[in-house]
Amino acid sequence: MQFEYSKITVQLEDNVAIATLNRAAKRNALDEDFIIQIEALFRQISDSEIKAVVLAANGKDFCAGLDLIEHHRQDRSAEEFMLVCRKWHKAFEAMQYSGVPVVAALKGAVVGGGLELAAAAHIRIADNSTYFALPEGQRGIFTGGGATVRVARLVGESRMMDMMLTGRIYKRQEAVDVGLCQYFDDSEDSLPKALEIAKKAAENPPLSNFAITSGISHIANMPSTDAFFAEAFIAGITNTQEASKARLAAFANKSAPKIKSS
Ligand code: 1HE
Repeated sequence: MQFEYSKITVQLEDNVAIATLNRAAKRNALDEDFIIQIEALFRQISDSEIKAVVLAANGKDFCAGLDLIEHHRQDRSAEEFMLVCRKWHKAFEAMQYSGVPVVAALKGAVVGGGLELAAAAHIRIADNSTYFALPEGQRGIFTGGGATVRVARLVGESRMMDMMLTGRIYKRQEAVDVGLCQYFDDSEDSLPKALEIAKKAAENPPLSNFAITSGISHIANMPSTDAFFAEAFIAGITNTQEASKARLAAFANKSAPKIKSS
């Protein structure tokens, strides 16, 4: 499989792809071209045999958000920037709804649009260097890459408003406690842990992972009556798949591992 992206390198470890943001000199700031490449990559992954993705970054920072220099230089009109935001939405939706689990290995700055990107991943892992912030208020701008939905869901609206109004920074265990990430890895590099988790997720049947990542994401957008209806259909398809029959048979004949805490 060929991956031809100038701003993202892709390395395969069996059926797990490590997609690495590759604009370290600019702290992986997201210009228009970068956003187009993110969308193309996740559309390609969605049509591939890849079973899980680690989203990593070159350099010391995961992503410094919107390319502020490009935005400043282009002096965009309201309409132009609205269309830029729609491209961000499409790209991050391609990632969230690809059907393939995405594990973000976070480091350094995960700020502004960088947090919007991370929020579209299904699992987020921070290390000792990682910090989360929404500096839009200080820059005199607003989020435009999905944070009002995804970050607000992760941390709640009040906390998001505080982050945007005051520039408050979260890191380490506190970032887990408020919901910005699921894991704090007390190390200098979240990548090994992210890879371990991605490989574990890749062991699940692909249809189960599709249901878990896309199904839960779609259901979150629905009123509960519709959500229950959709859940029944997802379970109807997933819980009767061939792969589930084999795994249930293994449980019935006592060859499957039990779920125990130690
Ligand atoms: C950039 C960007 C960027 C770095 N756009 N070029 N995001 C922010 O408000 C964060 C802006 N960035 C920073 O606060 C800092 O750069 C960092 C804390 C991330 C890193 O600091 P540092 O000292 O390691 O690096 P630096 O010297 O500030 O930056 C290195 C280079 O990266 C430099 O370029 P150079 O050509 O002068 O070497 C910087 O200009 C460049 N760089 N960050 C463009 N963001 C859809 S709406 C989303 C809204 C948002 O995302 S708002 C949040 C924007």
